[in-house]
Amino acid sequence: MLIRNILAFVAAGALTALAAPSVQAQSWDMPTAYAPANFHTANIERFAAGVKQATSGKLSLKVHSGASLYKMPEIKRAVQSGQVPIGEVLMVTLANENALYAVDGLPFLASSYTDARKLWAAQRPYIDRMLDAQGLRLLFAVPWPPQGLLTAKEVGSAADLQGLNFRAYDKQTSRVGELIKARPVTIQAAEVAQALATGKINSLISSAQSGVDYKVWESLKFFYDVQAWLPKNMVIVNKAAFAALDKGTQDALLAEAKKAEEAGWTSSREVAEATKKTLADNGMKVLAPSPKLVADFNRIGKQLADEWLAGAGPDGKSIVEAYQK
Ligand code: PCA
Repeated sequence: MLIRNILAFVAAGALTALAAPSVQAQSWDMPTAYAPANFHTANIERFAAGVKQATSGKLSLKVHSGASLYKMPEIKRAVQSGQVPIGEVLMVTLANENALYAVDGLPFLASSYTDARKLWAAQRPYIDRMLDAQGLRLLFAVPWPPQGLLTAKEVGSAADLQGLNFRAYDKQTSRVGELIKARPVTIQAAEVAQALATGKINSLISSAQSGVDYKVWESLKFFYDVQAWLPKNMVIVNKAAFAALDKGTQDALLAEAKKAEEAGWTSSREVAEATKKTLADNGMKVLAPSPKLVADFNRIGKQLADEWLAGAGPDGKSIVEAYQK
């Protein structure tokens, strides 16, 4: 008798637990890869707060920043396979899958916010389509501030970079490292501070924002404001997880994503300036690159663009043409 009561009690409890997610609030784990204080993370936290509010708590996103849940290169697969419903990925790192993901990593193709926006408009339909074919849906994308060169020593030309231990974050930064005859090593953002501290790297191309995240001033001295390109992070959702939401929640998620894209572009612009100042306040020399360094990077950029076009086929050409129109 007693046992039967206990079993009935347990069964009732289990039923409630099973029924709960569909009728009540849902919480989605959301892996991201960048520092909690980074503006991308802050923007995503605001997005999460907006989603919770707009759905009256029906959907909440639990942001796991700093690659604490998945490492950046694992996030896309985790979302695709449904291990998590939503996540943030650095788009250029998908170049091995398809070159079209990496058009925003080409030096000097689009190096201002206005141009980056135009390039995104041209690139977006292709990204939408590729993700859709993989059971994914693009929610929004936000650029990193313009990429600069961070070094320990003064640099006047590409030749000065020869032999440096150069940190890369994707195929194209790795190629830049090869072309300047440095020693490129691919390291994820979450591990850069450590790599700098141990001397594994002594140079990198990244944004001033990332320089602040990495506290580069502890080992490097120069930030050359090359403004070479603005790579984007994108937030993607698993299509099946999205389809399982009720219509009101789907609409709210999409509306908040739209807002997050706008807000993200605005804060990227703001932190582009503010973080250069933070670098300077911490003793870094924030400098314009010499004309020789710019010319060298232009030459490298040209070669990268040729290589990219060769790999990106007619769609790549269409993106660049649409952008340049
Ligand atoms: N920061 C990221 C990618 C681009 C950027 O500005 C990084 O350093 O990995």
